[in-house]
Amino acid sequence: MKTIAAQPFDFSFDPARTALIVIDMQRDFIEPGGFGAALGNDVTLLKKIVPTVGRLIGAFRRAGLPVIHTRECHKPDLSDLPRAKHARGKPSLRIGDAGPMGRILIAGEPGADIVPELAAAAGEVVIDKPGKGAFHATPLADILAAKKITHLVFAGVTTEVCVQTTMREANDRGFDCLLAEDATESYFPEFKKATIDMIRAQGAIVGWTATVDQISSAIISP
Ligand code: TIU
Repeated sequence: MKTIAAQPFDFSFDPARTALIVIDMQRDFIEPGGFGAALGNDVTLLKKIVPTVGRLIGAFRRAGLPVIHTRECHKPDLSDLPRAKHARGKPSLRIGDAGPMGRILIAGEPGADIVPELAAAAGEVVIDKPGKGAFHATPLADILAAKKITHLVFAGVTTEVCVQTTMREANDRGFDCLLAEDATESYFPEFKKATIDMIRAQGAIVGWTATVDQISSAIISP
């Protein structure tokens, strides 16, 4: 077992049973002209964490631990897009509409891909998910069970939407969950802070939080 100096207290984990899940570091959320921008958000905040997420991915790769990537996207025929999700908000472009990076949040379009700096390496799992949570309507639970994973480290965007939803799904499924504080971001700084606070409140009711340096030094140490 190893230990990460985390909040609200140390996070103990068996590296052989630990994976990194990088949530939705896609052009549609991080670059101008995508879904995030169409919702009226300033995407520059999200772009800033790309190097930090890259450092965390690099540490997991160096330690030989699994890195799993997710992408929020839908089938081109929109058959996996609930009416309620399509209708929600007042975006300038809706899911499936044509934008500067192709059709918004559609699998196979340039905007739905992961930013090139963080592209999946050969052999890494990439989960396409139609929901905010990565367990809903995906094979993620089966993939983690097959790898005997019990502990998950989370990074990605946005903190209070897809990252928090997935952490809560994982927590209810019995995983010990740790959020990398500086490798996640929201369009709303106050929502990021609130999410970190609520995750680790009440004695880690949803999970733990730690910095990329704290996580990396623990997983790379002999
Ligand atoms: N809008 C927003 O903050 N997030 C999303 O729609 N998806 C993800 O968080 N990936």
